[in-house]
Amino acid sequence: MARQAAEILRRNDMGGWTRAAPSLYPHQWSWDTGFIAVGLAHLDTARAGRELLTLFAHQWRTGKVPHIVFNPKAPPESYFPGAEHWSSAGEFPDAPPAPPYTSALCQPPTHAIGALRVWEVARERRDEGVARDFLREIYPKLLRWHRYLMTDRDPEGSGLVTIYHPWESGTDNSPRWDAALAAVEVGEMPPYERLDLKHVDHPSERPTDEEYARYIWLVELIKRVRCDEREIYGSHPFLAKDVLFSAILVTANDALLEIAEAVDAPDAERAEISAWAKRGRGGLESRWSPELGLCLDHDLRRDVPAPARTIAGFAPLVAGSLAPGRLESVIQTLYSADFLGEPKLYRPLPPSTSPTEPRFHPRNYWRGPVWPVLSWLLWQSLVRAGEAERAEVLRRVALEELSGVHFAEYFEPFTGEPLGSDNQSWTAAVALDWISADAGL
Ligand code: 2M8
Repeated sequence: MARQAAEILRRNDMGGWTRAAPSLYPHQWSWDTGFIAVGLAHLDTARAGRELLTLFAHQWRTGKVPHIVFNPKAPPESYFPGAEHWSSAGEFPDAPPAPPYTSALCQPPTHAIGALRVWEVARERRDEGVARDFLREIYPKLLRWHRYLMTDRDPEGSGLVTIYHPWESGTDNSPRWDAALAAVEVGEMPPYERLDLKHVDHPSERPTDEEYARYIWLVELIKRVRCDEREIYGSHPFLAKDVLFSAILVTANDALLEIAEAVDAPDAERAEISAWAKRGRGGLESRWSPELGLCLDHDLRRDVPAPARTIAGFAPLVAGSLAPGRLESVIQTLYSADFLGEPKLYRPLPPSTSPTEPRFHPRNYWRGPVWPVLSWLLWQSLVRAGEAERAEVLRRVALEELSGVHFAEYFEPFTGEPLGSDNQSWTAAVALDWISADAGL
């Protein structure tokens, strides 16, 4: 399986960066890159470092890392909304020089997690030289990125990141966003053609046309204000505090702190990073719902919680170093009939949305299927929480799911059927990391 996974990453390698998938996603995606670096680290630490540096070469002046860097050589009509639609450098004063163009959105910050894995693998191999140079180069960029998220994306100082679009969450059509998205009224915009449906077996695996219209309308509104964050905060119809994004930022801040130590960063910077992590944990704690046993997102525009039983609710576990009793309560929900204890599951792997959630759908994208990258995130979180046995079971079962050598984007939770795109880079990458864990790496 390791050979096959490495082969997928090799085939998706575009020379210094990796496309998210061969046909559905021919560009470089931000949070995919963090996971891909984790996998590449086991093949070639220098190449893994380069994956991150290539993405960060397109960091915005504000420190934002764009959610997509568009591949100028992607076949025409392969992805919508593509570079022509965003034309970011022309539209946005803070965008970097183009081409390549980028989107104006961002995604969860998995990058410091990837960078730290590169460093850990290099150290285990006693091959620290190149990796230390890489850490020195990436560290200030990561710091600017995290600072952007902790300031522009959290002017309230709540410890929770605000997103402007469901795409920023990475869990695009999760029921988490249903109510906030439904409140968005779509206005006049040029007609467009969805290209994503051409790449999957059935439209039921992807978001609906109504959801898509709202996605494109939100893009339109961001373009109209030239991505001015203050204007977005004032007028944008979709603003939400995202607990999973915020939890990934907490764990990424922990990783950044380790990197800061490795590169001998000034004390003031280390103190700043520690304070961010602490603030993030506090923010997550304030969103804990004892009723659902999960952490809940918050619709900031309408100032109401966004209750939904989804995998994002395990945010405190992802953040780690929990308040007393919280680990037990999160684990109780994870192993309850709402998630891993559901007897109809083909394998005990976490569905993206709980089957007990009325808006659950077993085949539709983020509304139910099992996503290997999120299983990896929970596995990693269990390891960090000292739950070694539970983590090991999850790892073995997750690898079993991939053993048909379908590195699919997502899987039907009741049948194990691979869905979405095949040969998805981040799936192959997490498989490599899981396999390496077997070898004690
Ligand atoms: C999916 O998202 C893109 C938009 O960003 C799409 O549907 O076109 C999501 O699963 C997202 O989390 C992921 O980063 C991206 C590429 O794998 O695909």
